[in-house]
Amino acid sequence: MPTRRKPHTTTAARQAGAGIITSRDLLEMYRVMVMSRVLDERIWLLNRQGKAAIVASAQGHEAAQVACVWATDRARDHYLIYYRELTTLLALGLTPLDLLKGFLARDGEPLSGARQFPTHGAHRGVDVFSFSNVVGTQLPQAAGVALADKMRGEAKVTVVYFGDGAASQGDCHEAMNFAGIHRLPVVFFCENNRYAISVPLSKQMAIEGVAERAAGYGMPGVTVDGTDVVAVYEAVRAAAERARNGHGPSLVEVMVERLFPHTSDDDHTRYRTAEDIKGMREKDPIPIMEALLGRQRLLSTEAREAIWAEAKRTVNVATEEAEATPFPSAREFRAHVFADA
Ligand SMILES: Cc1ncc(C[n+]2csc(CCOP(=O)(O)OP(=O)(O)O)c2C)c(N)n1
Ligand SMILES: [Mg+2]
Repeated sequence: MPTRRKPHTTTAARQAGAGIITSRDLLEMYRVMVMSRVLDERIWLLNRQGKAAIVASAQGHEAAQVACVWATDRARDHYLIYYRELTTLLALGLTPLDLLKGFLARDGEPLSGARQFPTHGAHRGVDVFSFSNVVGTQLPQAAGVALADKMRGEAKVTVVYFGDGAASQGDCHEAMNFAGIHRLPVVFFCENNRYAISVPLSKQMAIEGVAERAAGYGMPGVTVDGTDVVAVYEAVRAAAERARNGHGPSLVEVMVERLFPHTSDDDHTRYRTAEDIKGMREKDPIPIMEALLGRQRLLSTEAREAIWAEAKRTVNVATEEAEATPFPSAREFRAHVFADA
């Protein structure tokens, strides 16, 4: 059985200029996490009802994803995501209705006009680039986007999200090597959930984790607990500042649990032990965040219940609206494929 690694800091990245998280930030991040969890559960249900074709759940990744967005500058930075980014998209400003329309392929879906897999496509408004389902392709693209910013003299940061499995692709090596050589403003954000579908970490790399590779590309690498919003925020904030100030790329590896099978088409009881599946619940970021807010006296029982009730209400209304929305018209089939003459 693959072991759970203790997060450790491999470089000074963590000390280099952390921003300040306010109580308000913590509560807002929690609100996004709850919304993501309620929405994710709804989408899973829609899949089981035969309405949503495929789901790659973000459950277990919520704290890491929201803290990463919070540590960057949504008004100017670029985001090259991958398929497991429901919380990232909510944190960037997409609505539950936008996302439900994607899972149900309804008219007006903003990422691809309901033409692609759910959560695939691009969004200029929130600076999300289109990516391929082919694992790892977003990594060299991120190096290219950052190179363009560097050539234009723009103080923007490119954040590229990828899994531990994607880290084994050649694309990852090429992107990190190129970004390191040219000191490009990239934050490599690896969501390490210890599995690439059924393949455990021990069959993907001969080292303990992805951050160890950073030294080979001349950049700092850090591994943090992906259930700890403060740790993720500080690590990404330091990496983003470094990039923005012209000091080049960094690698931030967050240790998370994939609380659901790889997708709705997978059954992880076939390759994860019962002990591993039971143990992963201890790393559920939602109760961990609730305990943090409780310790800081930021969340009463009533406030917590109100946040969950509000999320459920919003998701119920959005589900009804998405289901009542028609599919895109067949007449629109070729829209956005060819330039209008
Ligand atoms: C080049 C390529 N190889 C294989 C696949 C099939 N595939 C889809 S997702 C995936 C696992 C990726 O795992 P990881 O990067 O750890 O992300 P996670 O799903 O765990 O978040 C694989 C092998 C693919 N889409 N593209
Ligand atoms: Mg993985």
